[in-house]
Amino acid sequence: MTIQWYPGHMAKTKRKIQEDLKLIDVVIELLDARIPISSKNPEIDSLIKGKPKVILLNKSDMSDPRSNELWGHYYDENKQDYIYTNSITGKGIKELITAIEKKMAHVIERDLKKGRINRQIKCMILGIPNVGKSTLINTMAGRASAKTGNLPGVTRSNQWIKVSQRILLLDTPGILWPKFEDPIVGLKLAWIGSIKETIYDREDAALKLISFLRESYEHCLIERYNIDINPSDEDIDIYEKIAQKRGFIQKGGNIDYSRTAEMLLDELKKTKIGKISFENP
Ligand SMILES: Nc1nc2c(ncn2[C@@H]2O[C@H](COP(=O)(O)OP(=O)(O)OP(=O)(O)O)[C@@H](O)[C@H]2O)c(=O)[nH]1
Ligand SMILES: [Mg+2]
Repeated sequence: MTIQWYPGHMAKTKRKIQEDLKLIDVVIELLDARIPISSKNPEIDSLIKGKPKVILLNKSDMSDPRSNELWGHYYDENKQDYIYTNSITGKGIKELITAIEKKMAHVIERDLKKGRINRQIKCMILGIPNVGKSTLINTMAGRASAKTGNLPGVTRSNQWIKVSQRILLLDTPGILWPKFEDPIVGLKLAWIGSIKETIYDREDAALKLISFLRESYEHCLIERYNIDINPSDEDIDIYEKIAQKRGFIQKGGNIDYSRTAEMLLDELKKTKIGKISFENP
């Protein structure tokens, strides 16, 4: 199964972003801390044509703290700026504002020399669907100005929101790119909730999730679902053990694979399986 999701509204958003770019001082790119590589839209850097950019690793409360640490070391070694954020609680917002002001320091200084004070800073928020863009704006503004929801594709058009006397933010709809070179990218994006749920095979995504978890977070599977895992078990055996533990059995005694998949993907989304990261440096 290969997952691709590039509906027309994303291509349209890309054009709108290019149009609005001339108004923008700083771009804020949100990545998902659970998949810092696969959540990076490879088209964004060429799209923003050298505008100053701040990178946020959002949903850092949902990712594995050990992976956060590893990525921190990696970025430090590579002299890359990054800020861990939680759009809901506001963690990292202070650092974000400092970073924006730092990027703007030379412009503000130039303005001051011309006697122009209190210049507004205009930032555009970019990122994949469901990464927390609108939530970040609402938290910064201290009010629910932008529509949010735990599904990809909630924001449908660009919207300006004033978050302080100094800062105006432009919320944008999440965008993906036309083709994921590596099929695992589409799968990871599906796991974290950035792909529309009705366009891919949920049972296949759940089976592959079990395979990943078994490899990297076996203890989470064992503890959450109260199952034994034997080296000789196939991934499907584990899937069936989980279904049995939850009583997801249809009339006639067959396993309800679909219900099991929905439960697994939902529990992943709600961090019930644990704080899981799918990529390490
Ligand atoms: N745990 C956690 N949840 C978050 C965080 N940021 C956002 N969320 C949740 O993630 C979901 C998506 O948030 P949105 O702000 O609507 O995401 P978006 O990037 O605007 O999504 P689109 O408009 O579809 O592109 C919501 O249910 C938020 O409550 C975070 O840092 N941590
Ligand atoms: Mg949004």
